[in-house]
Amino acid sequence: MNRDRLDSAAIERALGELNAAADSPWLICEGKLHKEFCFEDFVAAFGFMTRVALVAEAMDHHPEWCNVYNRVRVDLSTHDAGGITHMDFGLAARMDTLAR
Ligand code: H2B
Repeated sequence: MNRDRLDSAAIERALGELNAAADSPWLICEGKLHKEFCFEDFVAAFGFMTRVALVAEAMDHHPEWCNVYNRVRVDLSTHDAGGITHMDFGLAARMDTLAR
């Protein structure tokens, strides 16, 4: 997957495609792809994070995230590129699948 930084038109296009398949939308917040996932309880939230961690490691692409009880706040960007890339959209789509 390409790690070149996307321009704003490409981000809007990819965001539309990502959100067409999502239960709740991803947003662009402070230059990052942002979403807050809400689960039944802490175990479900942490199970999600554990599954995502294995995918992220396999992709060599890692989320910024924060967990409080049943919520996981996620911000995705590509540090090496200084912005959002297709790697972030790829990981976001995998997270949506794993959250279902
Ligand atoms: N994760 C994210 N989110 N952005 C990166 O630029 C990045 C990463 N780079 N994981 C990877 C690791 C890089 O540091 C290693 C050396 O491949």
